Formats: sequence, C-alpha cells, structure tokens
Amino acid sequence: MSADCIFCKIIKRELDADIVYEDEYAVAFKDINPAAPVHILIVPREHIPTIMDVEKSNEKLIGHLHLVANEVARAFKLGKKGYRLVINCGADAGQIVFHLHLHLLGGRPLLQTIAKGRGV
Ligand code: DGP
Repeated sequence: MSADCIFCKIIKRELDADIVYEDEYAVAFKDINPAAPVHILIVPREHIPTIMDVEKSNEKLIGHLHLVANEVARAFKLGKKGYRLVINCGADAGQIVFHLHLHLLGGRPLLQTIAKGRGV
C-alpha cells in the first residue's frame, strides 16, 4: 500500500468508488471519467506503480487480473460484442495514476487505434 495513492485509498475504502468486483487479489471499479459506456478499472490490491515494475513473483497476479477482466466483461454483457483492455505505462502513454490498472472499455464500437484519449 502507498499512503498517497488514490487507488490504494479506494481499495482501503478511504475514497468512494463504484466497486463492481473484488477478491483477495484484485478490485474493479468504474472509471470516474468514462471513455465508453462501460469503463472499468481492474487493479491489484498490491501497490505496483506500472506494468514495468512487475516481477517474476507477480506473474500469476497479472494473469489473474485478466481473468477478472473477463468476468467483469461477462457481468456487463460484453462477451459477445467485445471489449478492449488497455494498460498505460508511464508519462508518454498518458498514465496518470501510478498504481497498475487495466482499463476495460466497451459498450460501443471502439476506434481502430492504439491511442488512448477520448477516441479509444
Ligand atoms: P491512466 O491514464 O491509465 O493512469 O488512467 C487513470 C484512470 O483513473 C483515468 O481514466 C481516470 C481514473 N481515475 C482517476 N482518479 C480516479 C478516482 O478517484 N476514482 C475513479 N473511480 N477513477 C479515477
């Protein structure tokens, strides 16, 4: 846990968020500034700043986050039409919260772009 991390505070229930899923290793909640009708952030409980900071010991955790994403996608009925998972890493990718998270985006056709921004 990192004392001044927004996502750690959400995990510890010190900050409000619309939590849609949680288990021993991960929490998923709605993005405060959604870029699509469904925009969920899947975060590990462990404070890992970026995907570049994961270590061999985190290998199972990274797989788990993807299984959680699939479960959340199913719960939001995105299984058939599809969805996008995005991980921003560092400043050039536009990462603003330095606690590893997957963006799950869906509910509308997404542009064929690898860029983030509102056009995802
Ligand atoms: P990124 O650019 O990949 O670091 O995305 C961070 C996302 O986190 C961004 O889409 C907005 C979202 N966000 C930032 N602060 C909060 C917050 O306090 N609550 C929630 N639910 N989402 C937040």
